[in-house]
Amino acid sequence: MSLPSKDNFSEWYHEIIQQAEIMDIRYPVKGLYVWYPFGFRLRNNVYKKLREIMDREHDEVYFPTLIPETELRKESEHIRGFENEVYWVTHGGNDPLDVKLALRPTSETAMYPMFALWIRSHADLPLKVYQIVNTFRYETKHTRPLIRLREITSFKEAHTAHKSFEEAEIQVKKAIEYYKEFYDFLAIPYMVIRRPDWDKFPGAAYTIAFDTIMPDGRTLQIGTVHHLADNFAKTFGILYEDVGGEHRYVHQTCYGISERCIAALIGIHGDDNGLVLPFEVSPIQAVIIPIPYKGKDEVVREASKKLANKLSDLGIKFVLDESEDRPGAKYYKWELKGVPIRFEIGPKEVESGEVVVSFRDEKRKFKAKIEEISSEVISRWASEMRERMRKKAIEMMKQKLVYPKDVDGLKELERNVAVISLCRNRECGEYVEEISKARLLGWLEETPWWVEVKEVDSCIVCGGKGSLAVLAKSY
Ligand code: P5A
Repeated sequence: MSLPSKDNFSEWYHEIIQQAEIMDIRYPVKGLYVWYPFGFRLRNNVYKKLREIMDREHDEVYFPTLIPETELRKESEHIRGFENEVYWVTHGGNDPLDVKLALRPTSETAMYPMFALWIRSHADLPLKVYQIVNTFRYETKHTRPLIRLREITSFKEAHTAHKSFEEAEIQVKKAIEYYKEFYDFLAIPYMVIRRPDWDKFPGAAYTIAFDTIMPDGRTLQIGTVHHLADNFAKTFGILYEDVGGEHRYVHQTCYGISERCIAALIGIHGDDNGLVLPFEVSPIQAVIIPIPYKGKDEVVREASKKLANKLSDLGIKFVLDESEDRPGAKYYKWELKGVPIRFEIGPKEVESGEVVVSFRDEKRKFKAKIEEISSEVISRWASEMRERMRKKAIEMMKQKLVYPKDVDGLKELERNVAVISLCRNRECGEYVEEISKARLLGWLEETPWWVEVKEVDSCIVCGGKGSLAVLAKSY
């Protein structure tokens, strides 16, 4: 079975998810999918990095999946935002429950009543926790593996509580830095965008999102950071006693990332031959392919074994492919899986103590002395590859960006992402959405170097004071 061209992104994505054995999409419930072992290994490698970052200053916790309706309904904005997306558990066996239980769509209303019990004095602050759990959202838009799920299987949610609005704001900035580090590690470019006030997380004071651009020109929100101010604290009675003995409400933040990070990894870096994965997260980091030659099979096999032992010693996850397939079929198979480094050994290489090396993201092949392959060499290869992947991704994104200077320029956005100058008034925001038939993602918090306008003009609708805003068709 061959992959469709990536130019037809939607079909390509649908196929690669299955052919590379990331997810089995045949599960008989809409919006729910099964992780294959290979996909789950990739997921675990990526989440290992996320955990490593979180563990620096958060404690890991686990809160229950079920939330009583009474708690979920307490914060009025929050429930208004999630009302239509909640799955309800109404029965235990045949008995109707006294209080309906929600399958968590996110865990604010599970955690915060407990925070009210945990937090007593200023000495209990700041509180910083995270969990990686499944959450459920009855999504009505088109569901898609890893992108729009009804069971999000890998929801990393962090929740923090602080003494003041300002301290919480410092945490927002830190969270943004953590997410930048995470996405830089995956070589996924992003825009950090402040959502319009009318499109923020339900219950938040403001929302900052990470958006990336997929190859079809649609943006994907791959993470969000919310400043909750004391909105939830007032609802759930989360108070602390300050040094002077006064009782005050805490200020909170929360921020989340889901397996959409894997969707971005696959969608942005992959090519017509399959996955292209960064070395650090690839379930298989290298493959050794012996190139047999009549009469020389034995020496080729020995040399391949020697290289295999070496890679084992270096702690690299590799496959020595001694199957009966022809080399071409082997290349095809491991390219589909995104294996970053390929080693080929034939009789010539055996004689010179060398190996032919190639990287998944480029056509070039070169020879290296087996004895010179070390941890340092491998990590240099890995970081050079990551750099090339990042550059290529940025090039792709640059090509999707357009910079309309007036409202007429918004009419034919098609598969493009528009960066415009816009004021923060809702009327102007809704007007550009209407004209462009696209979504106003919000205003750039910082301008990535690859966004080519730096100077800000006046609002393209009303002529008032503008800032750089992003309009796009989004997933
Ligand atoms: C932050 C963590 C929250 O839920 N509460 C705790 C806050 N924010 S959010 O924006 O609603 O979700 C966080 C991120 O999860 C991804 N996401 C999804 N991924 C897959 N399928 C879905 N149905 C889905 N819904 C949200 C987004 O990346 C979002 O930024």
